[in-house]
Amino acid sequence: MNFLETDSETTFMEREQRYGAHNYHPLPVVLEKGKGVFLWDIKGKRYFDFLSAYSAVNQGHCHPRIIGALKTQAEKLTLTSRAFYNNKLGELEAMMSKLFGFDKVLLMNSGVEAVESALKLCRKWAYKVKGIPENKATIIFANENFHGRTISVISASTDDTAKSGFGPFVPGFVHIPYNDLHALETILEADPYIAGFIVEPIQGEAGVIVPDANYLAGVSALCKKYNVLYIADEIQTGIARTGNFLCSYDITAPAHQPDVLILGKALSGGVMPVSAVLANDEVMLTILPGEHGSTFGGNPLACAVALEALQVAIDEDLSGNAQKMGALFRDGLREIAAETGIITTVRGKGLLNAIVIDCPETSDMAWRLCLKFAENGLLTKPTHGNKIRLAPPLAISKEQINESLEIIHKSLKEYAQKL
Ligand code: IF1
Repeated sequence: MNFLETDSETTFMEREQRYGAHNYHPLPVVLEKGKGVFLWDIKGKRYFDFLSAYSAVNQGHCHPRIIGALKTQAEKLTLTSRAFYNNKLGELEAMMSKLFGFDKVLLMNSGVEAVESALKLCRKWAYKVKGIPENKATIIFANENFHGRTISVISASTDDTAKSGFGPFVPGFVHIPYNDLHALETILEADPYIAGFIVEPIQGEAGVIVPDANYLAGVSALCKKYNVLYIADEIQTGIARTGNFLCSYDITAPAHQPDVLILGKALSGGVMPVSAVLANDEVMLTILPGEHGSTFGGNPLACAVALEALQVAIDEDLSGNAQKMGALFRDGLREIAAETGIITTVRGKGLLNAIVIDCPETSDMAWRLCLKFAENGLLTKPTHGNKIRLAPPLAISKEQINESLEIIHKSLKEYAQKL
């Protein structure tokens, strides 16, 4: 079967519908090309990308330096397995160890694989170091968390859509409300078998929920006080997305540093799956040779790409730009909200933002607004019904922010006129 490049949009969509799993409900846009903050569909229409593949494309689509690193390495050596050493893994591990301030780095592939690895490390540490009886370790999760889609991780989900119908579930997980230090201390006081608390610095899927300014410092202090691992899932908030290089602590002055840091998505600039768990020796060395692994984890191609993706984020001061452009963007959104009355809330940090639409979570208004944004040249998608995530690649300029605000404003007015 030859798939003609000139196939119509409908053909491309029908083909995915016919031959692909129906685990997503994509916007009716067929994309063909990406560069920087822009995407183009097969008809050559240009869009601002305001999803960034859920914050995986922080450095911008097809960044020339990252693609260059990919091409160069791809022609030399892509995969050795960890049965042997290679000349790229140690270079990336050393760079990340120094950049983020941890003794050791464990390279994996998808984000949820790194989350699973962090949960395994937490349990191993609980039994071998903290001295919790075997199979009694409990790990705390926040309500409305999102850490990925494997059976263990959805076992800890409080979102029925992500969880129902996939049982039986993995035991050993408990929940507390997000952004609630009293709830955390209460459970830490009550349960001596708590091994760790895994938390997103900002809850992305829940609709960009930003906690109180003192929350993460409080989590760090309480976990230290009760000898429990503070595990920060920065798969979505990391690599400059929220206006600092990381959201959970300042890498230049590591106060409140988590015991375990999880990265993914933009660790590769959205070029290929690369994820990582960082921890100090007391935690990382609880796993011995043969006790954990992955065919592609730490492969030379992924390491070459991640080295360049991290360097690009540093060299281009993407966190500084995200901080400035994010503030400008939220100010503009608040002006639009005041004028149009369709947006009830504007929230976010850096260039991880969301607007809450004045409609019930069950309404399709946010979806129809995203269709209108697409019509006017801006791509994003709703999350949890009435929230629309707005997260462009981090090198976006002031002019592009203003042009995007005009598209959002125009779309809301056009939508309101049709009501
Ligand atoms: C989907 C959003 C969801 C994540 C955090 C781990 C993972 C993710 C904080 C797992 C992945 C993606 C998955 C994608 C949609 C998107 C997402 F919040 F970013 F929008 F789902 F919540 N920790 N987030 O955000 O990483 O295994 O996907 O590499 O599953 O629909 P992964």
